[in-house]
Amino acid sequence: MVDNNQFHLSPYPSPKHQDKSGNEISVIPKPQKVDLGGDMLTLPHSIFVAGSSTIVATAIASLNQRELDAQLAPDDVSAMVHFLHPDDGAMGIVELPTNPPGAYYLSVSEEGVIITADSERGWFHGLQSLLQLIDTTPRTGSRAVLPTVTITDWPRFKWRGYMLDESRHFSGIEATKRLLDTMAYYKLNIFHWHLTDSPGWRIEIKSKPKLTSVGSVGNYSDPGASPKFYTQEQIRDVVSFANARHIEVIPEIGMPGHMSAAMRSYPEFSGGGTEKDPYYTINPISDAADKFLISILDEVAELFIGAEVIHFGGDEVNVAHKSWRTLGGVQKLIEDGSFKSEHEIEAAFNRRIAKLINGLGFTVGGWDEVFGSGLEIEGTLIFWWHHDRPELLTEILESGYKVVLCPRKPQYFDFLQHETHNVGRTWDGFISLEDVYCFPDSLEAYENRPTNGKVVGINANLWTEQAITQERRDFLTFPRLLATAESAWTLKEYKIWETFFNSRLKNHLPLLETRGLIIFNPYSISVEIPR
Ligand code: TNX
Repeated sequence: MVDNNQFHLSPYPSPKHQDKSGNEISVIPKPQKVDLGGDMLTLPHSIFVAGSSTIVATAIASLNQRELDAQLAPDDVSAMVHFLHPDDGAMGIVELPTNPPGAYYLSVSEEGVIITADSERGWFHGLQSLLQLIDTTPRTGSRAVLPTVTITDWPRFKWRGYMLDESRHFSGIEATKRLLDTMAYYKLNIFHWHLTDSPGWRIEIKSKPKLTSVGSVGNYSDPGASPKFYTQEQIRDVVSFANARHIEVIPEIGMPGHMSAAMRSYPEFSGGGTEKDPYYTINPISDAADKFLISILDEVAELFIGAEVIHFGGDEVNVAHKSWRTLGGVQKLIEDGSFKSEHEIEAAFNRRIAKLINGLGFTVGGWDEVFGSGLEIEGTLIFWWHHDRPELLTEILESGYKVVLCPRKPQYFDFLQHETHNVGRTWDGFISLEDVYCFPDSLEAYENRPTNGKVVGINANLWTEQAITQERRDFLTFPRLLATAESAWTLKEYKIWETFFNSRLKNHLPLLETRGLIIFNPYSISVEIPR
């Protein structure tokens, strides 16, 4: 809920809708084309809205959340906020790019607001820009005011994502919905949900009840912590909440490594691990273990409506290769020449699982270790995370795979954001807001090679080993996620760090706080981050 008086209550400077040169509004991500009219529109007490029923309902609900009186426009009354299709008339002359999807045209004139798009997604994006104009412009009494402006806007990347690790520490429904709602406000459209890993299994699988009765117990800080997981009903609820906000939820069910929680629950399928983590992998050469995974993936495929991708992890498996050597059957397969090494066994496992996921109608996602396993180029999406191996990114792109860019530096939000911070992940430096903002244009391996449109976009990843409380998770995420949103949306030629930092972002910090988020204030650096 946005409070009229928020700007008086908050320690931040009062909002500006223009910078010194007179051409800045506080919309994040920065729209590609902005043309300020120089006047102001004061919305009437009753705001009539017209257009297609879904977007109109969403618009009315979001305006009313802001304590405005929005209503469906009666037939004989002209609407103050109008959602139009390019075919509907004058606005049809506006050429909107269609790929990636989600372009919109927003006009605020003294007569009212028009949002033109050829899809619900485009209207939704236009609505978020309108809401941001309302939220960052001081009101006249109870009436919303906004600058007159025309905006022509479309996304740079199709994939604008955030990954949340729920295994190491669990966030839960309320925090996840708040996150999704905030993501939508900043036009992020992919929620990559890391639901399984060694400390805990967080998704109910009806045919394998021990995954949650046993596997959801514990977290990274405390192996005995009370069970935490999402029921299937809750998963469906989160997915539909996200879909209503044009966010796709991508489940990650990690295998064959990072599986200790699952293998503690069903040790008969374990492939062993390390001395410290003996249940780290699933047996990669067992038909029974494959069947176990098939039943899990069947249920996952049913739950994630609207998802194009199922991510199967595939990272950091080689630490367990030594233990695979002692598995019954592996020696024989190597001796009879079926496989030359454990590495080949891993690749064969990856190919089987990828085929299975493709067969369920999904693109298969995997961390960059799966490159080289011989997965189908067309049905695969590779997540490049080894920032220290830019040549690997080049190789992946040259092989023709589609890629999501999420190098540890600067895309891992478990890194602290300031050199004075001292709680949490305290090794290997820190990642500043500016580092995040300047990505991916700061990346030589991306900039200087032909990518043939294979880079679908970027992810920011929050691993939660050190992000123990919700306060700390929010603090690590915000406002860096706003920098990610702008990097993923705004074309390189229109990105300007100085105006993002010196002008627009300032007006958004109080809005994040109004949402109940505990955030890092980069204008007034405190020494500690929340425990
Ligand atoms: C590497 S990135 C991991 C995660 C850890 C993270 C900690 C990747 C695919 N694996 O399992 O949580 O580093 O920064």
